[in-house]
Amino acid sequence: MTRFFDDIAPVTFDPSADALAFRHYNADEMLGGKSMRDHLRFAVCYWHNFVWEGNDPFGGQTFQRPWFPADTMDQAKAKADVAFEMFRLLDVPFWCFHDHDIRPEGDSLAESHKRLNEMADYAMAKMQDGGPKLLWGTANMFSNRRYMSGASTNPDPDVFAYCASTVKACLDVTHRLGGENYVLWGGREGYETLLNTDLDRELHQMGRFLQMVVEYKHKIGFKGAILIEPKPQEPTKHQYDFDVATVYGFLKRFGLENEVKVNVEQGHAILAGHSFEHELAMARTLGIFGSIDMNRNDYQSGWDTDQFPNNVPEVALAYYEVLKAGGFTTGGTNFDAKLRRQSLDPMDLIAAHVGAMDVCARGLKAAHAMLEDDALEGPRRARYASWEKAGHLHPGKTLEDVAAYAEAAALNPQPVSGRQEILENIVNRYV
Ligand code: XUL
Ligand code: CO
Repeated sequence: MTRFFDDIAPVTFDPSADALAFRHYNADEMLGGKSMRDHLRFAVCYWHNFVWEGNDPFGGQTFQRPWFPADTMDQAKAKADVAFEMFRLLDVPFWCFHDHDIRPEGDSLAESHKRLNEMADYAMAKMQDGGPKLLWGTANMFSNRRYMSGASTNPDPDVFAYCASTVKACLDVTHRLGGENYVLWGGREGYETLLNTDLDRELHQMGRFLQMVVEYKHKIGFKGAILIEPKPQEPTKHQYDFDVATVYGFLKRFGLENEVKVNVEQGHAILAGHSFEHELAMARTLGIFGSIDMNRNDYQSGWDTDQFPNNVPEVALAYYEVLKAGGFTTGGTNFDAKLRRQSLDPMDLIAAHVGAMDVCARGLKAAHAMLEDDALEGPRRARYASWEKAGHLHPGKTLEDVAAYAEAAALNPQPVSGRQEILENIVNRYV
């Protein structure tokens, strides 16, 4: 036990409690033959909670944590003690990490790997002692200055090789910890200016890198999914994994569309000019839906604000797409969300997650009910019903065949209402 969360008791489901409690997330409650725990598959991330110091572009550290700066192995272990204590207080089934979150970087690549493995052992003991499972691991190939011009897309082939070693080590550790996925987010895979960028070469480097990762995953028998996390910009001006559709085109080009899926993040969808549900629907339609990073972006700032979710109607439409995709298999709901920098207290960390878990539970319940009642699918089917009877238009018919039909029948199609407001009213009854 650390003293960090001293006065805070494990959080339980109790809608009538005065104190901190889950009011909607009841882990064991069944929805359509599956518990809420298994539907939502919550994960807490390491980086925003235990690594980020509260800085913004104009100001430095605001949080004071006993493990800061975690630049020694002892401090990294003290940090892990607190992290696993928080996972236990929230009773989340999963956690997620970057290599850089759990170990201080060494003076050499070999020393960094050694420390990563030592910290993985430390985490493993806690996982085996009733701790959460690992939803995914990933490598931080964006913070250190060596990545300023790209990770696998760097003009310097030695950086490409350094990344190969880093991902290999992280994938090994993720595999060893029983991780259910491995994530690649390319924050530096893109360009600042086309004036100094060989776009064609960089895209080929990235494609080759991903092929190597997939090949290695099979070699070591890692059964989890490889996930790309799309984001259009920030920190790089233009990132190659812009959005789900762009990632799909990239995977097709390199023959990886059956090997790699996507981890869709709410804030990244907003930055790409989409809604969260658009990105999820696209992933489902293209057959590459994997997992979600749940958070909430500020709609005005244009920055990636990584706030905790607090908008039930929006979250309901997101889980609606997750359920339509068949629910999570290896994926889950990772809270890639951070406190506001004025929220200084340990209690703020807990309250933020409790609120977010409740928001997700409400969204899931609404989504599940809308599907059960056929509230949206019924009208959607009706809208396209004439296609079921339109045998004369089915694949195999030529443009001439179809034109001849239109001309012979002297078609003059009459528009029908799309009923958007009526459908919005229906959604409003559930949320
Ligand atoms: C950055 C982001 C990352 C990834 C993992 O915007 O979302 O934290 O989730 O590298
Ligand atoms: Co993310």
